[in-house]
Amino acid sequence: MRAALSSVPGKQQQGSEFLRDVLEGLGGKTKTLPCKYLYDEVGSRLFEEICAAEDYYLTRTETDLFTKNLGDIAREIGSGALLIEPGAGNCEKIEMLIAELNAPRGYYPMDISPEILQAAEARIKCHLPGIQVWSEVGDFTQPAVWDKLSTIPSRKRVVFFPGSTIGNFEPQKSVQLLELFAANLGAGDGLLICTDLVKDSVVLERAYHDSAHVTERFNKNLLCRINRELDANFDLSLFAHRAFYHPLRQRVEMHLVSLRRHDVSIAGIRVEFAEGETIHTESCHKYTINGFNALLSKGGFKPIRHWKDASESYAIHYAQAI
Ligand code: AVI
Repeated sequence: MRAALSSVPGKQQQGSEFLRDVLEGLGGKTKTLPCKYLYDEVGSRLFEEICAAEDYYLTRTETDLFTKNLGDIAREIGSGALLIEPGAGNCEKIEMLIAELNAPRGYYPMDISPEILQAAEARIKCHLPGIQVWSEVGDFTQPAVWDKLSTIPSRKRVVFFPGSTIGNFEPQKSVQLLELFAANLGAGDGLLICTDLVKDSVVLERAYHDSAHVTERFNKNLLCRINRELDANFDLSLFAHRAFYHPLRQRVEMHLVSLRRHDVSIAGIRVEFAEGETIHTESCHKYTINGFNALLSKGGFKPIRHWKDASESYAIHYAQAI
């Protein structure tokens, strides 16, 4: 699984945007930070560790599900497809999928990090030498990053969005993202997308509060990053990692809780923390099949079918653009 919400790139403009977002997020009545900032170099490495952690069932469940249903998924996609991947990952799954497809047209990965894209392209070219690759550097939530697609003729386009990444978008933003996908597809084109499903809160909370404390390090790295990049003085020992399931919102929320009243300075600006006050750092939405089908419909897709694991923990959905 990958960190599709990466924020690795180009320094100066990025720095001021980061400062603006941090001050805005911490200046409100309830403190929040955009989750994309969790994924700097250290954060992305920690995320890879999370994916391998025993308590984080999502990655291995998704991999098993893909492996078991690959032939079926490839048949559903059909022949001559151009695979589009917003937020290219380590390519393991797209590689399996492309290898299984009948006469694939090619691969269009997008990512904010040129290094990730180069690695993805090199890997596909090495393992699947006949496959044409058009890679695009940029934030896939921005329409311009999709523009080059219109110059590539293909019988069918299929957006591939694994990793339960849709779950990190707020409901309204996730509809907007689906609409962006749909706007770049023609009627009958496909979307292959994965979601983590609603389940026992104990299992969910353990996944985000793992016994090896990797998620805690991942969450707290955000404060280290702000210290490092924005001349701040967060004391990590004054914050605790907290992750809990909110049943009404159907999401696990990740927070950093201030253990006592204190002040922090960020680029010379003082931010006050009360005892028990939290910074909301990430939301991970969980879905029922019906709930996700409704979301797909709102975003311009017709749900076609889905695949679930035996314990109904995770799902791969195939939908068609209307
Ligand atoms: C990237 N994303 C799908 C992960 C998730 O499960 O929502 C991010 C994550 N945050 C903490 N653990 C994993």
